[in-house]
Amino acid sequence: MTTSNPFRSAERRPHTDGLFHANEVGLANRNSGILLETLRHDVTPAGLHYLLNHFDVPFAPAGSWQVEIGGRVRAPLSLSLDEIKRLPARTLPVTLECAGNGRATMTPRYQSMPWAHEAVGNAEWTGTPLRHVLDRAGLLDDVVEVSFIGADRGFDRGHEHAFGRSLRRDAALSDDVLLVWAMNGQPLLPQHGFPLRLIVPGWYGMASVKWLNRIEALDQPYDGFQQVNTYNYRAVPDGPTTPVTHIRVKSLLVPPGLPDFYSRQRMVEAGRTPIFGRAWSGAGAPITRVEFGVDGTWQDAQLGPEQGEFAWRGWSCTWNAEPGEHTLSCRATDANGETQPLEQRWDVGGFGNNAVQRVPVTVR
Ligand SMILES: Nc1nc2c(c(=O)[nH]1)N[C@H]1C(S)=C(S)[C@@H](COP(=O)(O)O)O[C@H]1N2
Ligand SMILES: [Mo]
Repeated sequence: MTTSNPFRSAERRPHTDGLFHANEVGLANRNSGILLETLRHDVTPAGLHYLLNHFDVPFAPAGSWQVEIGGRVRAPLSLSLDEIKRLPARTLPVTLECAGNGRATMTPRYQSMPWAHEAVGNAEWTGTPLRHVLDRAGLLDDVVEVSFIGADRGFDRGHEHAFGRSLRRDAALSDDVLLVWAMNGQPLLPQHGFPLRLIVPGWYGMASVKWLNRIEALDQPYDGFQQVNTYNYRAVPDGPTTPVTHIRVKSLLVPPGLPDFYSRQRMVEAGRTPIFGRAWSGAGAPITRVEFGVDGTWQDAQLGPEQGEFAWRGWSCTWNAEPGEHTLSCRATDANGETQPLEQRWDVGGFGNNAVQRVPVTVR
């Protein structure tokens, strides 16, 4: 049990093994994951998309939202949602994944949102390239980063703050970074950032700030809590940091057969069994290969059609299931030659996990 005052203590939470703390269960109840069987949908329906909210979902009455653009700009401005929607629009299919996905499989694990595999989804996001808004405000020559602040606010490790993140100037000006008002052709749901959010394709989810209400151009790196104190790879608690940025190559399979209600263990009939899954990689590197593994023996799977530079790709194969206990896996490789490790080399916070998934099944 944590006895320290959460509003004062700057201590990192302890790593633990075994049973989940009531606080981890509480976070899991608030933040839903994709149901692995729904990986079959090319586009994840909004209600099946994973969710990660650090604080409370802000109540945002429609019609009164304004975004302030300020800091090191020639002409600070405030734009309404309608004004933003009149700018040139793009729709991009983007696979989002939480940087903490897989943390629950870490031993000992960092106490935070205990994702197993399900913090991923692929939606069609509609918005205007951020650069249109930045061009209107006019970035001054000394701008090195642009920060994005959400309307949600809370405490973490004794630090009160609004959720905020930044991008380097060149990244912020990319045509792919969008100010988004629609998900799968519908207005954003409250929990996904209504009425306006950022989407940073190829990056882990934390970069895609929801309930966006302030954009600030900076002449020095942004030092907000979510930029500096978390979302950094650290081999040891107070050691050197490497920022968490792009999504590492990864794949998942839809567990075949029938589930047991409580344990989610799988029962499969012997014989030819179709296997389906998804593979993705950030930084726009296409998936070039997916292997399907049974008890450590690998075969190549067939890749489905490409769905966009930042979207996952389907893959499939047939498994000749023989009676007994088996462990199924999949392993993706991208055009950069990156491939998934069999065992994760964990950092302190449990970020960037892309170790191969293991699905135990019983074949009868
Ligand atoms: N304002 C705000 N934006 C946020 C967050 C948040 O808590 N507050 N969570 C981030 C994280 S960690 C992730 S993984 C994604 C999740 O987006 P989704 O809930 O729409 O799937 O939103 C990001 N944007
Ligand atoms: Mo996340």
